[in-house]
Amino acid sequence: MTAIRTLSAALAAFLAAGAARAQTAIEDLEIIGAPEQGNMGFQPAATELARDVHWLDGMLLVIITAIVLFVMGLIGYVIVRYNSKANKEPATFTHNSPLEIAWTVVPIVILVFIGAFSLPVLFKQQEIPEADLTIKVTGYQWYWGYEYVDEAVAFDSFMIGYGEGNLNDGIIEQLEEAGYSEDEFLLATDTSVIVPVGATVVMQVTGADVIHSWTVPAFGVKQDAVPGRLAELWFAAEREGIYFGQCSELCGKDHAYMPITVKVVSQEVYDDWLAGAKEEFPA
Ligand SMILES: [Cu+2]
Repeated sequence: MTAIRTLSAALAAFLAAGAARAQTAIEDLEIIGAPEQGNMGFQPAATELARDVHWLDGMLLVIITAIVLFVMGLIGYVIVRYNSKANKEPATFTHNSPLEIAWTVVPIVILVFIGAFSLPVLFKQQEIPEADLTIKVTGYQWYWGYEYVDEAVAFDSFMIGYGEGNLNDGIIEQLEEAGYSEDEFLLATDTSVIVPVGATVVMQVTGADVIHSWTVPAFGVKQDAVPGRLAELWFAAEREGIYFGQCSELCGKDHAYMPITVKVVSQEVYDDWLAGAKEEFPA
């Protein structure tokens, strides 16, 4: 009985913690998707797509490491065994059919193996599921415009401190006012894309002037924003938090100053935000 009571108490605490977490206000969100000084790996995966990409990267790393070691080993063996001192009489044959078949077939098998895993990942990104929320994003020189197409909400999103030079006290003040620190300079934007956690979000991506590219590394998404075309990408973020991205197609002198901020919130917080956004940013 005691065990059951302890267990149900733990369960209740867990659920309460979950409910509390689910209510994280926009201002209290944790920064999850951001570059970190000195790190070399990917940002933490916040979507299934990103997890797939990370897995594929790990699998490819194993294969290419094995190939590199094999080739280095062969080269080392040949250097030692067949140099002119160790092998006074060089061989004179010109063909070895079994060997040639092997070095053709083995790479084909390796490539087909890689393709069998990489193509499904690519198709999963490209096959757009039915959306819970559709957002049109337009790249401009040098900011992003967002339209919540079914909600009549639209706003532009500029980098905090855009056009105000290098990091200075004025910019730090604006960053802190928006809930960031100076570490988020060049990443944080004045308005953010707000989406509900778990929702399937379809982004319709286009450009207004030149080609830009909308990217959020932690979501594993990247799509060129081409003027005159409407491309699509999708993601379903699994964890509440703040995720940053940057324009990823060289688009002119301020290409480095048009970052992307996505805030993933609970459905309740999203609904509240949307109600306010309809007032604040009517399309
Ligand atoms: Cu750009």
